[in-house]
Amino acid sequence: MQQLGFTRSAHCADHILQTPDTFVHAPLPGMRGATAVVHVGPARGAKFTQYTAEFEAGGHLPPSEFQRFVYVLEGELTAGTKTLAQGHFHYTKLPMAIAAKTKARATVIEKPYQPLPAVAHPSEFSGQEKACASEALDGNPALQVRRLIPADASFDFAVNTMTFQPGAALSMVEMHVMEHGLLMLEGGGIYRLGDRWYPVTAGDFIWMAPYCPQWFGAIGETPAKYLIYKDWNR
Ligand code: UGY
Ligand code: MN
Repeated sequence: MQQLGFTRSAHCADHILQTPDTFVHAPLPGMRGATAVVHVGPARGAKFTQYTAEFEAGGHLPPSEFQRFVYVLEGELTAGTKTLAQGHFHYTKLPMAIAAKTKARATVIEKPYQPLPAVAHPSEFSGQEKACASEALDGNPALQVRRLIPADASFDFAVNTMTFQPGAALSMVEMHVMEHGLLMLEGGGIYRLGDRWYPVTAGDFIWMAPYCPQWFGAIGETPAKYLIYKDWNR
C-alpha cells in the first residue's frame, strides 16, 4: 500500500521507535543465506547491538567477537549442539556460529563484556521462555515478568519478557540509568517515551537511552508482551 511518506517510526534524542514498514535488510559480514535488520548499536550511541536475523533454511550467522544472546522468534536454529525452537534462547561469551535448520527469525543481542574484579565470567546456557519462572511485577498479577538470564553478578545484562493483561500498565513512569532494547512480541498498547506517547504493536522495536522517561499501558483484547534488554549488575 502507498504510505505517502507516513510511518509511526520516530527518531528522537533519547529514544527510537522502529516499525516494520521502515526495516531495511542487509547482510552482516560473514552471514550466508541470512540478512539482518540492525535496530540499534554503537552507531546510535547504544552500548550494545540488537538486530533481527532472518534466515533461509541452511542460513548461517558467523561467530561474534562479543557475548551474544539469541532469542528465536520463529523456525529452528542450532547453536553448537543445541537446537533452538520458537521461544528458546541461547547465550554464550565464546565465538559460536548460529545455523538455521528451517527458515527462521531471531532477535540477537551482542555486547562487549564488562568484567567485574574477582567475579568469574559467565558460562554458556540455553533455555525456553515458557520454562522460566513468572513473577508479578510490584505485586500486580496482571503484569508478569520472566527473567531469561540467571540472577548472577557475572552477567552484565538482563533480558526479560514482560506480559501485560489488557488494561495493565507500569505502575510508574520509569527514568533510570540503564538503557533498553525492546521488541514487541504480542499485542499492543501505548508507550510513553520522553514526552511523546506512541501506539505500538507486535513487531515494533524500541530503543531507550539512559534516563529516557518510559511508561507502557496495554490496550486491546489480548495480552501485550515484550522482550526487553537492559544493562545490569554494573
Ligand atoms: O526493567 C525495566 O526497567 C522495565 N520495567 N522497563 C520497561 O518496561 N520499560
Ligand atoms: Mn525500564
